[in-house]
Amino acid sequence: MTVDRILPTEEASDLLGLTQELATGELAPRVSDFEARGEFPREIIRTVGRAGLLGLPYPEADGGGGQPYEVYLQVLEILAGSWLGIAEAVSVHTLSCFPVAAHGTERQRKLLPDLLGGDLLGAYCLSEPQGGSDAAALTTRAVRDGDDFVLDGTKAWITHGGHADFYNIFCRTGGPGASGISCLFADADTPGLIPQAPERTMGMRSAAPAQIVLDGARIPADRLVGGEGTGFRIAMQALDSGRLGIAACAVGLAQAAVDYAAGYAREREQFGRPIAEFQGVGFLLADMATQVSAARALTLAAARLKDAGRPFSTEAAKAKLFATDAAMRVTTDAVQVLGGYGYVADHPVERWFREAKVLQIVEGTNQIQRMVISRALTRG
Ligand code: COS
Repeated sequence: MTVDRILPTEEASDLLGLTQELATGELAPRVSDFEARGEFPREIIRTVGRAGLLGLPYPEADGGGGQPYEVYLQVLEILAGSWLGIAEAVSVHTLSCFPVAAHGTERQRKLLPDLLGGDLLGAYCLSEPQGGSDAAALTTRAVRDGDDFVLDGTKAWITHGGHADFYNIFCRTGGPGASGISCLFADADTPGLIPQAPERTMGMRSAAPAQIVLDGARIPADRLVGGEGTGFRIAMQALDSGRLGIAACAVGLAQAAVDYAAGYAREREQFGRPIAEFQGVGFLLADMATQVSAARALTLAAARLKDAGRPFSTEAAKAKLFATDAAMRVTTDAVQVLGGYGYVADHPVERWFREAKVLQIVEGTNQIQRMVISRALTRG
């Protein structure tokens, strides 16, 4: 079903049209093969970058696309409807550009045209093997030695790990807790920055994360972003925006599942008529479509707050929570509508079902989102 969108400009309409062409022409025909092989689609991400989609919500003066979040998120939605791994790559790259764009020194900001230009790919390294939810407890250590910081530790679940050109590394330069954390910007070829083999994941195999071992990795001190001790705040601000990206990915995935299940239900006949005519199926589809519309509305409402320069952290958490839970329910129901055919790889719904699961986990589990929302409700 075509989604009826109200967009702020004609330029935004053209951008979404171009994205749809790219999604239909370049992504949809390739996704199953890449997922089956578990191959990282670096060249396809370059194509997406050349189309200008890897820096959309950053100012044009910095080399970005100058688009509001409201528009950028709808681009992600369309990409996710064809290939979630590519949409996530765009979202994670956009997240990875945030520290330098928002907190970089003049010198660091000179890197922005390259970071946003579409050729480079970024990674964001916050989680560690022993903990992701309690981010303030991270243990990767950075010790000042002359003009460098020397890093030791292991970062985990790193999207683009081993493929990225640059890494934002959140590490401990001071004492315990949030105030001891800093953000360092590292080039991929830093000696001692050692990507490990990709994880063997349930879904999103073309975009499997990997651990990054830091073994005496030397990063010049002028790559410290935002000053010592400010890293946790930078990480949280980046995630506020990143969570909107994940919510949009969930909306796009769920929309694809509704469309596919509705198309199947119109064609598939049992007891002499299309199964869509049975209320049990028709009402299921109606509930699926309603959840997707609600998830989109919540996500775009949060984006509009951000675009207006208003606080949006809690609304982003609500959007991420609701949209990703909706995507899990909707893709589960899409499998049910297809019955046995939903359980086999001849149709994409079994893949979407596996992919939806990770969205409830990344960039803060949905339990963490509930924590963010409940704290905002109850703090004095
Ligand atoms: N924006 C700006 N600053 C923020 C912030 C935000 N969204 N959230 C917290 N901070 C600041 C706080 O204001 C506080 O600063 P002060 O000490 O100056 O007051 C500091 O950061 C510590 O905040 P808090 O005490 O709330 O930290 P907690 O350790 O309690 O953790 C949660 C807060 C749980 C929200 C955080 O750890 C979190 O989001 N965890 C999940 C991490 C995650 O998403 N991991 C996935 C990795 S990416 S795949």
